[in-house]
Amino acid sequence: MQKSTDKTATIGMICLDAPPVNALSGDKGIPQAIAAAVQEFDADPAIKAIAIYAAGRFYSAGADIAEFRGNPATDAAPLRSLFEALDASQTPVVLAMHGVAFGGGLEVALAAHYRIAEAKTKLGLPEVSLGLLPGGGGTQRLPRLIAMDKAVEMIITGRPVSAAQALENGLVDALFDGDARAAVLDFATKIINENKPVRRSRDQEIAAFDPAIFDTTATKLAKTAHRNPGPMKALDCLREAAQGPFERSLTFEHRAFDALMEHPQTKGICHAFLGERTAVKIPGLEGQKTSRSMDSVAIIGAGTMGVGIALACMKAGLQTLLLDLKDEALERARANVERQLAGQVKKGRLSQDRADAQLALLTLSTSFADMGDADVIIEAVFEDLGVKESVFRQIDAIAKPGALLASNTSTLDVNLIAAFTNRPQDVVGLHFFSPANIMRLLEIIRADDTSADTLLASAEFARKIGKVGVVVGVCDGFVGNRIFEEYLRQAYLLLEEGATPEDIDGAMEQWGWAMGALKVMDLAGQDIGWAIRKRRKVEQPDRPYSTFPDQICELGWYGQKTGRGYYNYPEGVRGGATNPDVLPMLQAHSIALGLIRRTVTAEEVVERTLLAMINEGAKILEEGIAYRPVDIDVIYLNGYGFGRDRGGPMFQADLMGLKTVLARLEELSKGREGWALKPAAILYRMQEQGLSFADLNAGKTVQTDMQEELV
Ligand code: 3H9
Repeated sequence: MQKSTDKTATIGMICLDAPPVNALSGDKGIPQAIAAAVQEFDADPAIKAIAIYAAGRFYSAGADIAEFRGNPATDAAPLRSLFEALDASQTPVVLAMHGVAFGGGLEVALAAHYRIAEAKTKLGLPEVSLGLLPGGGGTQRLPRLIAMDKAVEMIITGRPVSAAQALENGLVDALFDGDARAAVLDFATKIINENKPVRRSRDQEIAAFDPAIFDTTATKLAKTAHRNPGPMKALDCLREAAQGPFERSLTFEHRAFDALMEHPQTKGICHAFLGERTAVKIPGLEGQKTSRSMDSVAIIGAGTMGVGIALACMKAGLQTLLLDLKDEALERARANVERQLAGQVKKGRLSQDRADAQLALLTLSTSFADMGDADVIIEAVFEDLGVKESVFRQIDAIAKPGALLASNTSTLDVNLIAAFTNRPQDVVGLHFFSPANIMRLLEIIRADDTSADTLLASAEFARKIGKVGVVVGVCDGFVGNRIFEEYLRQAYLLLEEGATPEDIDGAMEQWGWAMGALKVMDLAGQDIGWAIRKRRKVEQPDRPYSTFPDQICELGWYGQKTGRGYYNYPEGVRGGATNPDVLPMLQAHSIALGLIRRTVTAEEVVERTLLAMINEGAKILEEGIAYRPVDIDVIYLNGYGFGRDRGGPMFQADLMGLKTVLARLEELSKGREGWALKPAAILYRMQEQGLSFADLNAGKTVQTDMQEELV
């Protein structure tokens, strides 16, 4: 923060200068310094107005989320003392916003006496999207400045408003173009010249409104309140604001905010926010950039995956070439692309002009020679090493020097694929998740010879096409599918022991997964899992699978695509209906195994599947396949529908505590097929060394007995 005065020494200037986003970090003393500057200027009789503005791209992103440690008494205190200083000032305070004014940053503005905003500013209280509520007086001051229904809308949805809307609804006094410092000086001079008084938002009356808004909004929120408690609690605070007086309802808001800060789901959502920004950084390459251009893409293979990748690239404005050997495949692909774009236009998600512009970026060709100019080449052909070999040898012969050469393999060894070329340093795995134009996750697979610049280029490509790109090492299934296999194994074992598909999926969805494991298998196509299990039987005879899913496949019940799987999919039934034949099959299967079916509780389903994931995640860390626990969390949050409020499997392990995780794994590993849950060795070492997964995210390392660094 910088403090100065204007030329006439009548305006006290406070410049917020904490890049990259001017977060109001209490640890760095920012709110404290602003409060002290306000108090000093206020005490100076020569100062007639105080002007606050910010340097950099944004006015402020609000409180520093990284400092939410679940200790509200200390976490929120510095910012709250700033609001008190603003309220206490006898000198008018003018504040200028530009870029974004979010959360605590907007709350500082609400506590100032006059507010102006640059014409393109976005103003919002997005705290609910972090599982929180505006806890710096936002729920109390906003409805005193704008109509209650508008305040409810802004706070409950967390959606920002434009500067023009803010002017219209009374949130700001004026708009400006250009420099925030010059604008705030002008406005402060005007305040002095017009002898304008101190004007505290806290002293203003809430305008008359229809109180029914609270009940109607509460009814709408009831459906999602168990996933994210923030919006409903924020509504309570707004209701309280209407009761007044300010001081009492402000205390109510502070208590509600503080309680949410300690809520595990809020912690999970904040972990997800910061985690997504951490996982995209490649350790050792932070701050480095690739010099390669990334403007054109060639995709080989015009199947469902190829089309999904093409759509993602076209959306990002990249020249997109889709290659296939057969004209019919390309014709089908074009029809598919056109259908998907038209669908988006119909739903109002895309204008016709933009759809046309995206389509104009697409070229289709059967001639591989056409990919010679592409900056990025992505192979998305059949999952067979022989086919990949032939494709990569052609790519190697045609691609320009420095092109990024990627395989979309989900199971094959990227080292073997890289070896089909004379430039293994340029080869990487880019594992998209289906549908590739929708799912945000991109696993970036680093092979042994992949160069640092190829990784940087892959990360930049991911960012460009709107994906969360997480770098992982080579192993069967990489990070996501390798963990998924262990999680599925437990789901199948639970079916044998007494659960029904509805028990499994219901428990998981209720806990926070977007879709239960068995419904996912029905959606993905059971035949794919069947093929993997057949391979596993040969490769890993010591890790036997439940044979029940094979029985389902033997009947040709591959899931949604055949109308039958663990569930039935009659026309018009969304999400599947009970398949009445499954339970008798399960009963017979359990008898054949000598098992007496028992009640499997929802807690057991959640615990066992989660422990299996945590254990496999720990092994993945031990082997150095993932850099950090948070990378695993981000993969699950963005590629597998793990509930955002649950923060990811490794975050859950910390919530349970390592001691509990180990004790439960040890217990379960004594049971049926217990080998699958035998605790990973790294968990014991972490326990001995008093380390959590959060510690590993923060850069601490696990020492082996020989004191060598593992993670
Ligand atoms: C709050 O204010 C509570 C109060 O009501 C009550 C107090 C008592 N804190 O997204 P980007 C970092 S709750 C800490 O990549 P963009 C981010 O991690 C807060 N760090 O850039 C990243 O770090 P790095 C309510 C933050 O241009 C860097 O800034 N506020 C924060 O795409 C760049 O971020 C929000 O929820 C933060 N608040 O988007 C706003 N914000 O450089 C959340 C960002 O190490 N933030 N960082 O990778 C956003 O919406 C976007 O980050 C923003 C910039 C639009 C600002």
